[in-house]
Amino acid sequence: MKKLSRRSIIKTATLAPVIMGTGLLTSGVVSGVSANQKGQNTMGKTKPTNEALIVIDVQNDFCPGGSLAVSQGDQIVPLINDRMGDFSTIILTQDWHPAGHSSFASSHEGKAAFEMVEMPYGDQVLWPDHCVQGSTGAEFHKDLQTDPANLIVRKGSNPNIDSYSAFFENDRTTPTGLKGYLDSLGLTKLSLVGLATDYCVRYSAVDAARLGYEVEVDLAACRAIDLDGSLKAALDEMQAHGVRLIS
Ligand code: VGL
Ligand code: ZN
Repeated sequence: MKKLSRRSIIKTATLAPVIMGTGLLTSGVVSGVSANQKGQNTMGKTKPTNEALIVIDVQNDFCPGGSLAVSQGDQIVPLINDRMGDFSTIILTQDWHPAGHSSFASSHEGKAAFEMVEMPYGDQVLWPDHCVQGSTGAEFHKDLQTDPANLIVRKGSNPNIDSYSAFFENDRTTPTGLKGYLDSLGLTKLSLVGLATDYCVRYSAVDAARLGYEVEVDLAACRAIDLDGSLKAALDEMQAHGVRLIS
């Protein structure tokens, strides 16, 4: 069997589109993609064409030194890079907020980070300013391989709604377009890794399961914020929705 070299993997990724922002105007706007190429991974194993690796928010602000640092967030990067070799379709998500986003504590007079507020769409944790569009904090961790990505989904661009999930904003109804991408390519089995286990990975995994995909979360390649028991709640909720937790 012919080995697929790193060089040819990178070459197939040069067509990667970016879904800019979220919401009705941009949902489903994906073109020029050949994510379903039948390939082999670096071990010479055939890569299933119905499986995608979804790498959630491996960005500087969620890594040590960032404004919303997740403990050991950077330690998962080599594991994720390794896992990329097993998939013919790789999707990265990027938390991508405008300055002054409504999820930032700094946008709420008298409120501190990690306090809760009531939003029209439900409870919202207030976060330190993070992943502001175009900032260094919003960039992917420098060691994360981004060239193999077929698609980058940016989320959280609506100033009034947070968006933890790769599929929907936190109103749980406004789509990001990711479902249209996956379905149009026949991708049915999703493997999720990234940051943070108890927020964006959790919401993405639960939404994916609800949408009918077969979902696994590789906990070895995830790290959690763990705010007031949020990690346990996340693991319980993912399991209740049939998400396979592996590590
Ligand atoms: C995230 C909090 C706020 C995450 C994003 O990626 O888990 N958490 N924005
Ligand atoms: Zn965010």
